[in-house]
Amino acid sequence: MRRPDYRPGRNWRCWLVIQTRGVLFTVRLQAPAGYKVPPHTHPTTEHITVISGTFNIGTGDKFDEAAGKELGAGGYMVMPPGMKHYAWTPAETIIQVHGMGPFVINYVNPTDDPHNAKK
Ligand SMILES: [Cu+2]
Repeated sequence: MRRPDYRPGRNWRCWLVIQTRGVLFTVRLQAPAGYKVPPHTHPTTEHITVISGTFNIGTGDKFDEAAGKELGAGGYMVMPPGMKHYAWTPAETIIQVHGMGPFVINYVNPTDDPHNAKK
């Protein structure tokens, strides 16, 4: 169980992180066009609001762009704890994620975890 990898070029560009256990956190994340978030879960409820661009989300343990749902600017979605999901961005996109901290990403396939990538 690890926290997201926010290093530049590794995962997301992150502007703000507030993640203390049991305290509301809010993060804003910017992804370039063509960015993919592999299937993963969170131990806490994830609230996703699209600030700009287009954020596509699918549920399940396999990445499948045909099964996703498109969220445009202003779009909002909730992912319950443990729900497997994935996402991708057809255009540069900024999303806001909020929930109770800490924000943890558990990848379905450990090789998708940026922490496990070769350096
Ligand atoms: Cu998620």
